[in-house]
Order: sequence, then structure tokens, then C-alpha cells
Amino acid sequence: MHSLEAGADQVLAPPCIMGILNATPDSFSDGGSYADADAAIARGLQMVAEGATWLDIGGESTRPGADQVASEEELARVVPVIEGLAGRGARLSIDTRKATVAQAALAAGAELVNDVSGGLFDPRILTVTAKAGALYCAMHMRGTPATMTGQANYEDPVAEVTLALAERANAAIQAGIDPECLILDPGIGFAKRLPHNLAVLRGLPTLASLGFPLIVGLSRKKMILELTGVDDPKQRLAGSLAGLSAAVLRGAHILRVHDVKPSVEATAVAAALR
Ligand code: HH2
Repeated sequence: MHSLEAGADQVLAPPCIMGILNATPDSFSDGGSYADADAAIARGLQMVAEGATWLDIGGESTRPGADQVASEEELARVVPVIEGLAGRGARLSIDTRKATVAQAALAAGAELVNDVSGGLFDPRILTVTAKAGALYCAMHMRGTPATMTGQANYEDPVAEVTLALAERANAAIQAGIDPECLILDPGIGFAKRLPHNLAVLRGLPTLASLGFPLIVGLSRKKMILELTGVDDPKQRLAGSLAGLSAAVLRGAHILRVHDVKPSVEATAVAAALR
């Protein structure tokens, strides 16, 4: 069984970096750059050299408005990349909502299933993960990438996201996933507008009080554009690092980022100050 450091230790464990590896033609900031498996593997190895503990490999863009990708196409995009990176210095995560893709990715060498739907899109993903004894990250969102923007309405974002994630954690545990294999993520930018994203980031300690480690992904996202005015996603590093540091100070355990080296450095400083 895979496990993060559990219990009280995990709170003190140094936060670490998860490098984003999108084997997609259409992701919002790096779509098309690593659509070829060899290019994706080379990029993965570069992120390992820069200090990534995890690589999160995805074959379906989940940016707002994105269309669904067929399982066969998603599998063809991610499996060769996972096989090429397994055992080469990083722990591997599969970013998928689909049970068939998760199952193949775990067989190919991934050890964490990163599900942006928290098991709502394809509930069988929970049993597949449980059977493999793998780690599972339940991210918060509402609807699907195609419909989520219209569902960004909250009276109390922190309370509503915390309650929804507690429900997803329960569903995962009911399906047989070991609580020590569970990770939660507030889902920055998923069915959330700027005030909601800021509220859940400020409220990370409330989310952490559920007792599971937290992944936070805000790298280059629209909230950085909204706060800085920087239009080109690749130029949003400074804003992304400020957000990352705040997330580390509020208890994030795994930071999902595009720019690994500067994020490793910012995390080291923020972690020393928390
Ligand atoms: N964000 C994205 C995708 N997967 N997984 C988790 N756990 N947390 C996140 O915040 C998260 C995620 C969206 O970002 P990206 O992968 O860069 O773009 P795209 O969805 O267009 O591939």
C-alpha cells in the first residue's frame, strides 16, 4: 500500500512540489507543448532534476469549457508517458476522472489518482483505486469543466467546500480507500470565482482540520491574472509564487505547479516560516 506520512507527522512534514505534465493539445497554459510522449518524458525528467517530488500526468484538459476526451484517446496520451517516467526519480500521479484510465495508469506505475471530480464523474474510480491500494486525491468542483462556471455560487465558500470534500472523503472510504491514502484539494478555479478562490485559500486551515493532507493548485490560473493583470499564463510566475507561499503558510502539503525550480525555492522559504 502507498501512503503519505500519516497522522500528526504529516502536519510537520515539509511540503513538496508536484510538477504538472499535461500530455494534451489544449491545456490552458502549456497545451500542445508535451503532446508527444518523448517530449513529455523529457519534460518530466527536467522537472525531477529541478526538485519535483511528484509528477502529475494528465491527458484531458479540465480548463473551463473544455470538452471531454474519450478514454482510448486519454489512455494513448498518458500510459506511454507514465511507463517512460516510472522509476526515474519522481512519484507519479494520474490526473483523470475515469476509472479505466486510473486503472491502466496505476498498472503502468502511477501511485496516486488525482480526480478533479472527487469520484462524482465515474464513481468506479474509487473502487479501482481502493483495489490497487493507491493514494487518492479528491478535488472539489461542481458540475463538469463544461458547466462549472455557472455553478460558482456560494454563501459560505469555506464551509460549503469543506462539507462537500468531507462527503467525498466518506464516499472514498466507503469504497474501500484507506483514510491514510486520502488527500483533499479545494479546487482553485473549479466552479469558483475570485472571491471564492481567495476565501478557500484563506480558509485552508479549516479544510486541513478534516485531517487529510492538502494539494493546492493555483499555478498560472485565472485568479493570478485577475489579481495582477498579467495576461500571458507563462508570465504569471511571480503571482503564482506569492499564492503558493500563502498556501504553504496555511498548511498545504503538496503544491501543484508548472514552474518547478522557483516553486521548490519559494516552498522552502515559506515552509521555514510557518
Ligand atoms: N487544476 C487543474 C487540473 N488538475 N488537479 C488538482 N488536484 N488540483 C488542481 O488545482 C488542478 C488539477 C487545471 O490546471 P492545468 O492542468 O494546468 O490545466 P488543464 O486542466 O487545462 O490541463
